[in-house]
Amino acid sequence: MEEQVNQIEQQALKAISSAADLHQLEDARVKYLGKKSEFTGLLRSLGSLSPEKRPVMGALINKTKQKLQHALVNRKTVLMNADQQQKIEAAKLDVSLPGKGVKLGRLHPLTQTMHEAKQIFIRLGYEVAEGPEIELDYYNFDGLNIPPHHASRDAFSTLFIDEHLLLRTHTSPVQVRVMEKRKPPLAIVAPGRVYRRDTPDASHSPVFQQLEGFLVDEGITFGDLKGTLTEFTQQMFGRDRKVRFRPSFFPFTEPSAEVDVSCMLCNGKGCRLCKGSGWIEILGSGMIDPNVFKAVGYDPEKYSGFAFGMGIERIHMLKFGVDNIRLYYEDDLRFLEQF
Ligand code: 2U9
Repeated sequence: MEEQVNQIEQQALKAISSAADLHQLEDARVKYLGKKSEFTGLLRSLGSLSPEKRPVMGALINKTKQKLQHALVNRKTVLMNADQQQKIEAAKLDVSLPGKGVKLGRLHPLTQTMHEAKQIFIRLGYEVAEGPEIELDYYNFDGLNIPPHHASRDAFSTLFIDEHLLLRTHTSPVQVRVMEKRKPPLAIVAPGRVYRRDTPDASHSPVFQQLEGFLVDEGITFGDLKGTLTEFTQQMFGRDRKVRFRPSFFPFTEPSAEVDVSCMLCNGKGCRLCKGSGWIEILGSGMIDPNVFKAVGYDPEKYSGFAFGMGIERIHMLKFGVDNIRLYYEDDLRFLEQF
């Protein structure tokens, strides 16, 4: 019997130490120490031994049982630690991996360009003024030397609300309102949305944004206009751009000039963008018409000034090569995220 106990001990210790996981270890426990095991059978058969042998064998079996239980506990600890280690490995985070990019909000490209244009004039000493988008025909037209029923009103494709109310076609009315309230010297820029009854296409939108401005004082000349608008154009498009002033006509300025910049695509050589001319129109301007001064009660003999206007969409389109004005009003993130 002693021989049998030693044999079971050897086999059980081997099975315990070679158990690869907790399931195999449990199988070994059931096999060697369970109710139906050989070992339990031996314990039961102690009764059939002689009274002298019984305590000796009983002690041996109990000692062996304790030894095996110890071995089971130790192996269990080892396997549990390994199991836990494996779980930790599997769940390990690589903190050195780059994180998912957080999408930040941004200003609309037109807001950015408007800001940039305004800042150029603010640095030159201009103030910013704003006014209503729903205007009186007086401020949109009459005060700007565009009389009622005059053919020049047609050029502005106006959206009327009623006989005297309309959606402003330019931000010039803001400047008429400022002149009515204040006396020169004045240097003002007027940013904002304007509306025209135009059919949308790649270069027309019924709503667009303008920055207009004017400077009024004693002794302001066309030279001041040229210097100011050359500085603006070169800050906006680069110092290497050439600027030219081309005669034009507007009802509210006399003389009037359109401002061209040397083509940013072909550097003035002539291409598809500048239609072979080497020049791109970016601004309208002129010396404020004496009739505009008279309408606000300024003496045209004493004061002179220049005014200018630009479309912000056009400036952005030229700077970034955008070929369709409608993109600014479609809220497509694939377009907007590029700026
Ligand atoms: C006052 C007097 C004169 C503003 C001016 C222009 C020339 C001009 C256009 C540019 C492209 C409008 O956005 S656009 O279609 N503007 O060419 N605007 S002079 O003249 C004024 C403004 C206010 C009291």
